[in-house]
Amino acid sequence: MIKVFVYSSLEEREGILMKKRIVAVLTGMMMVLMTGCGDSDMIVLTPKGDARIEDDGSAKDAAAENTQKKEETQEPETETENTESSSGDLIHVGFAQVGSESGWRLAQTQSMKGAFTEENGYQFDFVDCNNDQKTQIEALQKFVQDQVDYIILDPIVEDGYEDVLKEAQTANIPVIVVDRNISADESLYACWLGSDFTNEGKSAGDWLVEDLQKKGRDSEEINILTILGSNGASATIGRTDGFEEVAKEHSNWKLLDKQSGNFTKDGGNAVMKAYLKQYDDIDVLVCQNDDEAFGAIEAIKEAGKTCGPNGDIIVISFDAGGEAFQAMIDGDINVDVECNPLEGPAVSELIKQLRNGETVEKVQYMEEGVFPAEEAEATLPNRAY
Ligand code: GYE
Repeated sequence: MIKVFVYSSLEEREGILMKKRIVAVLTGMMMVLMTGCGDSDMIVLTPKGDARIEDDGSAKDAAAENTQKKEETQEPETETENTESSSGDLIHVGFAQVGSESGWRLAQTQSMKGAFTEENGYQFDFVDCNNDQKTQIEALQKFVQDQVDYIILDPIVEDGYEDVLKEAQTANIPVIVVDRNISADESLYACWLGSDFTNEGKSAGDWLVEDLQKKGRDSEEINILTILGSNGASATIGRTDGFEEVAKEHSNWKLLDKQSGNFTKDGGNAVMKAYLKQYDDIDVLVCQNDDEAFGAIEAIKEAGKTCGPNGDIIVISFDAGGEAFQAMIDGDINVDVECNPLEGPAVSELIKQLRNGETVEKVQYMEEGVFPAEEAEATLPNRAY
């Protein structure tokens, strides 16, 4: 089951916002019906009145399609979903996407493209910024020049967006920041929706505490290596901080090294190869996304070592995409901390609220879980990405 639901850090707003939520949910229901979710998909209300989309797994096909596309596409990609311009009632939205480095990223792109269709009332300009901040800033400047109605920014790194955000503000174009965080003053953007990366890092650490306890290894010296995500990305910073916060409570955990694998399979493979040359005794490998984990697992096997629940090296990963579930079932990954990429419907909902002049919550988190290998087989059929 996928759970895309928007909730706020300000829980006390319940009463006042209940009415607004019902409107949002009804709008969301219409949107999902219009975007052609599978017959068995449905929106349910959680006890708190939040919208949640249950999926029959059809999104998995979309993700598979994306994986193929990823292999084919190396060049930065710029495309306009609807070339008929912003005439008529279409809402013109520009999305400056990070790149296409990972399965997570492709699932998020797919979710956005599925939400921002012409049938849903949008003209959608999509730019794949190829993990290059300069390209991303140029894309944002172009959106300002084109006078789009709304800008969606998934920031590659945290810093350096102030000037372009000011340009958008001067042009009266609201910016919605998604997925990764930025350091710019929050008055420069309308709102942010994404994941709590520090919490994800803590969840990974908490899982390790329990796992070592279960195995009676809680006072043993534990050698830990980390393959970081892209440098400067808030997903990297948060996951590192969260994990290290737990680690500092355990003096027997030795954090030997952390090197960036750029959130890619090749990067993970290269960093792990170097680690295996340098370190003989590795107890735990923390990979900051699934793609890095896939590359690292290949390197571990090539070096004649074993990993996973029955192997020598405990592998912790982030994202929890479908392929990683399979890797857990195959016995290669011990646990995967979810990062939910299905942000499209929620972002579209935010735009509609802004358009209606409603006040939106400044900060909104995706709902996420932690999946240990033992649960992977039972859970995989219900996963949507
Ligand atoms: O974990 C990784 C991707 O920003 C949360 O970026 C995202 C991260 C995700 O490339 O796979």
